[in-house]
Amino acid sequence: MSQSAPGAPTNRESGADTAPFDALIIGAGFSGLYQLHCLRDKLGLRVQVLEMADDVGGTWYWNRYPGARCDSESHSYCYAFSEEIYREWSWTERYPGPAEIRRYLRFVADRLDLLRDVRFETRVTGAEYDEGANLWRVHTDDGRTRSAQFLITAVGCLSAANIPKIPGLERFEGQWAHTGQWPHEGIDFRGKRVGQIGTGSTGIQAAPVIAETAAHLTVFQRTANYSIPARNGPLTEADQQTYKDEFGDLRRIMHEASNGHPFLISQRSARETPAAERRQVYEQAWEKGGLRFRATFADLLVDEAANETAASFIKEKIRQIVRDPETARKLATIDHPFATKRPPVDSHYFETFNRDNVSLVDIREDPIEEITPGGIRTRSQEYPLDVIVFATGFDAMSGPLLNLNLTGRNGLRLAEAWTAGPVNTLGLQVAGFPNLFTITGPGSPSVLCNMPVAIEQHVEWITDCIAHMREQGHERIETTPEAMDKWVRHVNEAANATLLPKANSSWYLGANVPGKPRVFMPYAGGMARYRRICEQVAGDGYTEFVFDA
Ligand code: NA7
Repeated sequence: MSQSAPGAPTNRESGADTAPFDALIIGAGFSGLYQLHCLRDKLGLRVQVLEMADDVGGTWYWNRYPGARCDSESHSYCYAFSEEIYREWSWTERYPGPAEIRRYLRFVADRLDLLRDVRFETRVTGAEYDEGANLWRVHTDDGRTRSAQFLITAVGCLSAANIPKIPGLERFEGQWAHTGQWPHEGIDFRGKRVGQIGTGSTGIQAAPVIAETAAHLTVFQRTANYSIPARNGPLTEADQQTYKDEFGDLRRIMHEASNGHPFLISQRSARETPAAERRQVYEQAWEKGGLRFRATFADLLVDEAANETAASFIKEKIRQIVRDPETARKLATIDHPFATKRPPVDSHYFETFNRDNVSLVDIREDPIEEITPGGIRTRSQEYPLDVIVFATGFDAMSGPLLNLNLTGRNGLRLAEAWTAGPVNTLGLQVAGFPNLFTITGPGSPSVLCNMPVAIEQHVEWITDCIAHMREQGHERIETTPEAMDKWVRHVNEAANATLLPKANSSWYLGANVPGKPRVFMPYAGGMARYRRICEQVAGDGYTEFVFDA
């Protein structure tokens, strides 16, 4: 996975980076780049970003699978900290694909001259806090150790691939790939028999595109899923002008909205809206497409009866679209309320099952037993395959942080601190790990929010916090176990006030990774409320944190 894209800004170690940095940042996606800009250009700190890939992009560097596309709308899936930069970039489609997002991030990186402080092809293998020196010692796969007062993780929430341990994979004679580690040269499916495992957002995007060229596509479904048509399409110059002209309003709405998207959730109740009228609202939202469907009514995520109205509308659509009744039955037998797992948006996913070269296997009814040299064998039969696509998701949120091998004070490893699941304060700091900040960590809105909005809020909070420390002459900040208990309780209360914990197999709960503790990880209390809490904590002098303890 280290193929260099043409013109990739490979920027190896110069040898001049031996003195301690003020801050080291891990990751050069949306979070890491903006954090670099804030600390270097606003606070004047000495900062370096360490990135394992050979280019910027983060999630979008790795996710290059067929059909990959962001499900936030382009004009909101970008930085909003600078109106000038916002206006300089024009998105070409309603939803951005990985290549366009990478070009955008390169544009911002060039615009702000960020790349000179990014070290590419440099993977962090571990880091420990040196209490005597009040420095983080950060080790990388080039054998070097750098140190910094602050360590900031910008590693994303969905970057640790979950490749299920199905017996026999090592003997498979065809080609296989995980969607989140997709080969840069792509996979040519022409004439191939392809098996796809997984029907989350990724699988639902990939299947229609794979089916266009494969000889045959077999989709192995464990949990049937809801999906709303994305209705992607080109943005005209007039569209681009409109969103640029509306920047101020868009930014305000994204900050007010509980999910950080450029639309507000309706105040109406689905339960109290007459059936015919409700149906019309759903029909319109289905036609409009995208995540806006979730915003049709206020009570969809808090009231089971309200949720059921949306769920049954979508299931009916599936049955109308899919011609084979048995396939339709399998696709529409969905075991969780709508949007309690991340709700996918698609381009002709259900229609794909009307193609002659596509079939669906329900692996709850007929489980996969092994991968053979020639394909996948379920309990009842073997499916001969040339390619297996693992659209099986990620060890989400905590996985990328645990993979960093972080060790805090007194040899406390993050993996030990989190044996029962991630605990922290505001999703930003873990007791025992001074001067470590985790951008969009578990316990923050992150994946329940339009990511760039959540990222900007975290980066700005961290920047203000470090600025405050400099002004006050503080060298060290750390949260306390009591503050973490309080925050974890609040995160649980916020989740339990919604239907979100009702999806048993959701990655929000860590339930997709065998052995992972079941803890509802993202903060479900809403982005706007979270922002207010963070502002209050800072405004009151960083209550929940101790300086120089
Ligand atoms: P998801 O949403 O975690 O989906 C993974 C899919 O893979 C889902 O259908 C899983 O079924 C399935 N899966 C996982 N492990 C297995 C095994 N062992 N056997 C069979 N099937 C399995 O990941 P995505 O990449 O689609 O999306 C991640 C996020 O990226 C998405 O939500 C957006 O935020 C962007 P399950 O439902 O667990 O039964």
